[in-house]
Amino acid sequence: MTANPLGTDTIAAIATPPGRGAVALLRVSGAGALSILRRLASALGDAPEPRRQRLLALRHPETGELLDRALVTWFPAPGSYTGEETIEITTHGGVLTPQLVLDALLAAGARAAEPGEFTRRAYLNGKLDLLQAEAVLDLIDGRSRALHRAAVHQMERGLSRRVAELRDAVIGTEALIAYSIDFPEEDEPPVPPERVRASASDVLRRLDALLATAPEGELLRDGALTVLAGRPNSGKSSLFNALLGVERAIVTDVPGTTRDALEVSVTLDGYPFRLVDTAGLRETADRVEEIGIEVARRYLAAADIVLFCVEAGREMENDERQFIGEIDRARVVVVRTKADLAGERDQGTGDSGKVDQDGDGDRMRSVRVAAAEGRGLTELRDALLAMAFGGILGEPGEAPLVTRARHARALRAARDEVAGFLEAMELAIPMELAATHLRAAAGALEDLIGAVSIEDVLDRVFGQFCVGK
Ligand SMILES: Nc1nc2c(ncn2[C@@H]2O[C@H](COP(=O)(O)OP(=O)(O)O)[C@@H](O)[C@H]2O)c(=O)[nH]1
Ligand SMILES: [Mg+2]
Repeated sequence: MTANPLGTDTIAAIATPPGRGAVALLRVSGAGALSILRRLASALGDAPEPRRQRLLALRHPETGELLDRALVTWFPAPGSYTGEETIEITTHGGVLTPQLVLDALLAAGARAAEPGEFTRRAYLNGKLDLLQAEAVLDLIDGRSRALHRAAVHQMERGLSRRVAELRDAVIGTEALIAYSIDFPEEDEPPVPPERVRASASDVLRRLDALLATAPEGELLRDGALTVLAGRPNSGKSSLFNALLGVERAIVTDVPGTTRDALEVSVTLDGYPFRLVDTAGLRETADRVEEIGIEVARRYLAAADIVLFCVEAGREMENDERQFIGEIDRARVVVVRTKADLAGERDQGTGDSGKVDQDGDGDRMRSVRVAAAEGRGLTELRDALLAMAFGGILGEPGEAPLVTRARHARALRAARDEVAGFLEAMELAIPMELAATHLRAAAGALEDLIGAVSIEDVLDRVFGQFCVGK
């Protein structure tokens, strides 16, 4: 166990959210935890039993006032979340009791913990790697089942293992070269260049496969920004409500009712979306509505998906086509709304919900819905899921996902270095020089996992080679 580079001061915090509740949990971590607790709980004695809950009266160390009778557990180092000596105190809940106990702990010599400081110590003490520490955050903050699944598996080191394997593979490639560099006098290089190339190409392919989950994995945190657009009265607010399943937006038949943007987070099938209803796009003399339209344009610029609403059975006008044509980043679903009205007019009645995937089906789809009757909503929901999360929908729960920009940046850096290495090989640049790319790639992957000693990996990888083979 490495020493805590932050020093051994003892930190304390209330771990549960403030407010009314049955119980609250306080944590104290650091070498002084037990002696600080002893100042509140004289009955503790000299040698309490580790990891065994005890009911103890807690008193303020200076006034002696009884604050609560609480369940207290002592975790000796290193067998705790932080790796340090830790005390967990379960008090009665509510606003006051936990705060009074915390004040007493501070009066007894603890320091109030900074946000994330327990997990930071856990990381510094080698209890968690960086990816796991990030997963802790996602477990706490996650609002969708999909992010929860990804976080649980990241917590179980799923992503860490995958990144470590890739790092090992890079180091394995380095080892092949090291052998050629170390024995230059041999006529035949003992490791043929094709083998080195194949090894690096394999790493590159695997890095790309992991990176391919990045755009959608990152959307799991914030949700896919899905913006309703279209003429006033085209049925946007009705569709918004139908997708939410509740009457959130004001629906009227006066064009221009939705004067601002209305954003709601919603999960569809466990995947997160940020659904935005906007003011209709049109020229207007009304200043308030104009602002709403500006808001709409700003949302549209950031959108992942645009739901462009056009009444079923109505030809799209030029300005509408032009509008769709100008959307470059987002994917577009042309939603043919009010299909119940158009049903008799043009298409028969049976096909609302039909999804057209003409041409570039990934970027542009068309779905017929009748929000009033709830028809076509399932198909629209499936289209949204496929467009926003299609690449990771079919993945088994344990497949590692890249869920943060930090991960994607590091993987891309590693990927570019491996590609750089292959390029250097093509250019017949001396292996010693080319190999610096591999060193950089391994470094990027190590940074991603955080604070890992590479000695063990070096031993493992080089241990597989025997000289002369
Ligand atoms: N028959 C029918 N009317 C609808 C449907 N969806 C919306 N409408 C009506 O169309 C009008 C405009 O709808 P709204 O959702 O406010 O459109 P927005 O201006 O684009 O937000 C309202 O009178 C709605 O009742 C539908 O599926 N069927
Ligand atoms: Mg509206």
